[in-house]
Amino acid sequence: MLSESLTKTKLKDPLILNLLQNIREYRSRLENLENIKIDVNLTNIISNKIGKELHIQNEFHKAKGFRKLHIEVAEFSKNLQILHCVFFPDPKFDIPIFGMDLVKINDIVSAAIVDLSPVSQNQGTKYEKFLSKVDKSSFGSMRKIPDWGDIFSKNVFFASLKSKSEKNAFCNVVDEYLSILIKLSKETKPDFKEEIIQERIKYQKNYCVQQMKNEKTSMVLLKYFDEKWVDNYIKTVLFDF
Ligand code: BLA
Repeated sequence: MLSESLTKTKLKDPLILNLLQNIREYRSRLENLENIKIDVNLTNIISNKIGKELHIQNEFHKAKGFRKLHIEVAEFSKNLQILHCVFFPDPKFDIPIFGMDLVKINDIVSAAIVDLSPVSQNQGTKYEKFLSKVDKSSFGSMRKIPDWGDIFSKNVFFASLKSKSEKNAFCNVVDEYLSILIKLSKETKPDFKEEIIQERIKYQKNYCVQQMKNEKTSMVLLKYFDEKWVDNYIKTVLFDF
């Protein structure tokens, strides 16, 4: 049985709730949206150990054009909140990977990242022009993408968010990236050429391999779980392929 829902009870952060609501709203516009059944032990994870409290809540769906739509909301030790979202396309379709991560430590949003990442060599040329038109002028603390981040598009957005207006502006950037994603997904039809499908599979695999090099993800999880659990969680829930 699912216990209390993190987003309905404990988590009250308006920025995370706002982003979550918008992402869910865009997700609901996809055709043939269905739940994916995942081990309940990996869906809603709760610990009340003093000082090591944690609550991770996952949502998994699939839809036409998407093999896995994953949203995760997590709160660690009452001071670290994460909103993580990756929409993995079905490799038969010419759709990029939507990824976002928001990391809030106490009251500071230290990392806010969003991208539509390409899954073939030429895919970017079809949508980068739309991403580049999205207004990103109102941010004071842009951040540098780490070395493993060569999977992201040229228009990946990565910043710390200091003010209310930056938080609102980030919500708008996420909104626009999602609306571009939905538009692309509505326009595409499945491909049957094995060569292009294999290229997209290779790019998705590489996306996952590179994300796994982000030690900041595993470092957090290793404070709460053993290595075997973390390895399984990263490979099956976060970045499976
Ligand atoms: C950074 N990710 C981080 C940080 C933490 C996490 C604590 C450091 C914050 C900072 O640099 O200010 C932790 N993120 C998590 C955890 C989960 C999570 C525990 O999602 C889930 C359980 N990361 C992603 C996705 C993207 C991503 C999908 O999971 C991008 C689409 C990016 N996270 C990302 C990047 C950094 C980051 C680029 C900064 C890494 C760096 O600067 O070294």
